[in-house]
Amino acid sequence: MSTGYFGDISKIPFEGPGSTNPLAFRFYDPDELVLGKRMEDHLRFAVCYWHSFVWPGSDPFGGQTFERPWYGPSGAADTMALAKKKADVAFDMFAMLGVPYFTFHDADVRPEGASFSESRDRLNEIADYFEAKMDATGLKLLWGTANLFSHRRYMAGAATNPDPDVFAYAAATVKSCMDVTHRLKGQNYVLWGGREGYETLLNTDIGRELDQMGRFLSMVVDYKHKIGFKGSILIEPKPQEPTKHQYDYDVGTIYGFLKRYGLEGEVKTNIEQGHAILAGHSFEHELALAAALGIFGSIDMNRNDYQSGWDTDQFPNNVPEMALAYYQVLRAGGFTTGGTNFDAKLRRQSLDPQDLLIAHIGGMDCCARGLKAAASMVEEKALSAPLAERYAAWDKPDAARLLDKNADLEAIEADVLARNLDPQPRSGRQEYLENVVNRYV
Ligand code: XLS
Ligand code: NI
Ligand code: NI
Repeated sequence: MSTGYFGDISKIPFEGPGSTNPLAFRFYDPDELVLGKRMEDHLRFAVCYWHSFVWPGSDPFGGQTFERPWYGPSGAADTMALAKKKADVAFDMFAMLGVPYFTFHDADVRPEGASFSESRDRLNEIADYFEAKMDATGLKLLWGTANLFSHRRYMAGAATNPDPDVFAYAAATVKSCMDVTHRLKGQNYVLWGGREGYETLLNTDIGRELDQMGRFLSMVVDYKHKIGFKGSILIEPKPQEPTKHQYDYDVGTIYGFLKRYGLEGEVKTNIEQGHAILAGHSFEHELALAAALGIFGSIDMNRNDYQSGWDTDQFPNNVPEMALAYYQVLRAGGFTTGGTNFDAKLRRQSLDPQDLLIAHIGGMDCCARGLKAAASMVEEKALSAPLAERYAAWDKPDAARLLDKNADLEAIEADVLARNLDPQPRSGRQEYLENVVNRYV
């Protein structure tokens, strides 16, 4: 029962690299085995609701460019009937793409009610609607989340708001979103601190706000256990935008925060490529660091324009970048509850329904190519063998003793003197390794 919104198109086929059909996959073949595992199970693609079905094509200089049949006079799906019409088209697209997962915020899927309880009831009603569609199609929920940043009540933050009533409203909202995520068997629950940050220190008490955020997150973790939610709680780092300074700046900052509030065994990260770049890192840096700290969870696979300097949320189209990213994902052992979420939006001139399909097809193909290149590098130990060799001296017992709890500076000094040490530098072989990577991409 397709809505017909995308015209006369059914499921997007896999046609192989030689195909020139824009509505076919050339690299993403869900059943192809990569390192002994189906590609679909490696990549675990999800489409986000908000950019594809809610965002109207606006930018700071102009309003809506898209005219979707589920928009009411206000430019949003502002009745429950329109929200359901939107859901019908969304589920059409998920099925055409053959993605296993989707993601949403409460505000994406239901119009805001006149009161907290009306908003919550509407969310529950849409969740019923989703549940039936999910049962019918087998589509699953990668994660749910609460939009604690668009409504004006959140302009000074949610958990970090100077007004305790806003903290309470946000906490109650997160509870309702966790309930729905749990009911729909979500694999994760995400918190992106949309306005948890500040515009000026002149009106901000950082220490107090961080304590509020720590308590808020602790309650989220407690509630997860209380309701028996087995998924992961994930924080999504971002350094700035919308606020001048966001508290969840990057992976390293989040780790420090989790440590301080004793939550490091409970919460992981959802890392977005564009946010990594905004923070002055590479995507692979954030992935590698999260894995090293034991907080790697999931990814938002959308890039930024390297010139714009803001969060442009574009579909991925750079295979070498994807290869390095999935290399880190594979090194981390692959996804467990996480996946590859396209938190990506069209450019505002891409008006046609087919543009939505084509953008996702291209993004999925780009990830598939990156994954395959990464898998070949893993299989042939292209980078892991030189890496092991670089650190090989640390495997010797003498070296291991240096890091022993009983080691101290005096004993080490005595040893340096006794062995008359004069360490000789060795090449880091960066250009060699860059050339190796180039063979795979
Ligand atoms: C915004 C974030 C947002 C989160 C979900 O920059 O990427 O879309 O992924 O709240
Ligand atoms: Ni995101
Ligand atoms: Ni973003």
